[in-house]
Amino acid sequence: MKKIVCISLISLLLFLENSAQQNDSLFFNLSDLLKSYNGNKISTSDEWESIRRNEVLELFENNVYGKIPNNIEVKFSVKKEIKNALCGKATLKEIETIFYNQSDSLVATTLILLPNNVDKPVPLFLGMNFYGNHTIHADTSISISSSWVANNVQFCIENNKANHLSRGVRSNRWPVERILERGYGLANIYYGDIDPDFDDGFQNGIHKLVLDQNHKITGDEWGSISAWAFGLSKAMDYFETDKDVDKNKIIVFGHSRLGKTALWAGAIDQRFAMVISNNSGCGGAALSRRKSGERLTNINTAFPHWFCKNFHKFNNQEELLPIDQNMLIALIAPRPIYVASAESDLWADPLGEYLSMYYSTPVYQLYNQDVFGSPKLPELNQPKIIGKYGYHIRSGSHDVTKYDWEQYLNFADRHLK
Ligand code: GTR
Repeated sequence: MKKIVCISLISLLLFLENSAQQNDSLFFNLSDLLKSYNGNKISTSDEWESIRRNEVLELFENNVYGKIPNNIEVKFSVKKEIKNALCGKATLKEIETIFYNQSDSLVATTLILLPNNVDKPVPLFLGMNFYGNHTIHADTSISISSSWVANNVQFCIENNKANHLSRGVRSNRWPVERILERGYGLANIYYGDIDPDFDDGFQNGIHKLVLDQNHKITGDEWGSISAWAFGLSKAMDYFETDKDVDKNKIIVFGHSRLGKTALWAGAIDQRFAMVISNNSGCGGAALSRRKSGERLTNINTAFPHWFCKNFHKFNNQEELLPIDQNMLIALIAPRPIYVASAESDLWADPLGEYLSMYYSTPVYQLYNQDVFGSPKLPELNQPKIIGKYGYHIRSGSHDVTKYDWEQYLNFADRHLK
């Protein structure tokens, strides 16, 4: 029975991926990125930072991702440190992050792998994973999360509980040894430690910390993407205290829903030195108003808990959004940003992902940066790197591949080494 459900789910996803039509339209209206609420034109980076950036951030909080509460504290404790992990190649640490306030608390674990035999502090990639930290590498010293996990027949996950059988099942997406060899650290958090990925009316995970009896769910209540982004941002608080890590060179990375999360984390927390979005699509790098691939009504119906409720008002009427995702990319300026698409991942709208970067250029130009000068989608498997922008569309489908990682490592070398 489970097998049948799993196979039909995979067929449905493949069907969605193949049936999404690539729309080549460049005809859609975008809001004026540089016109502030009072109608004034923003013409310097100072004006952007002191006026318009805050307005755009607020528009995303109110209409897309939801507001992050300001009454959650964190404290950290180093639970594990193994100096010769991964056959001596890495130092492995596990940091317990305790999120708390007067009413409740929640614990998440950050796994950190640092290259040995290099000068410290090191630059580091930070990302979240879908099935637990132990799935990114088979090393048995990585702890198995006790949080709720989605069942997966292929990974032998049953009863929403992770177990040792899923060790390393996602190592194809995390080339740990290669990242270490190139002189970078890698940190990972299981996203379900912060907020389990199912619709529960914003009740469980970290949401429960801010819910008391008097709490009414509002239209701008933070959805799961905001919750996960908050988790990434709090990991940054820890990195500021760890002498082995270069806190000025932390790269936030994510794939798919976690790519949307990485972009939002990079927007709310300017301490991230670089942002990478891999196949993030709708609500991530792709423009909503292009109405190509996944539409708002699809995403808000299938995943009602990812965004705030106000976002649902724009289902089937994306043209009424006061912002679009090019403005999310603009919030990352002037830091380096890399967006990657996949040729057959039309559900994520590759052209819409590229155009988001293209239409964010007015803000990067305020910082005198060289920018993408053409709205034409770059050739397949030919990364386009200009100024602080990086983009590629590779052959293949919705995934994170070695090819993707090689481009990210090269881009990181270019800007952070
Ligand atoms: C899909 C969803 C996409 C993408 C993806 C994922 O089903 O429609 O927006 O985020 O899931 O996260 O794997």
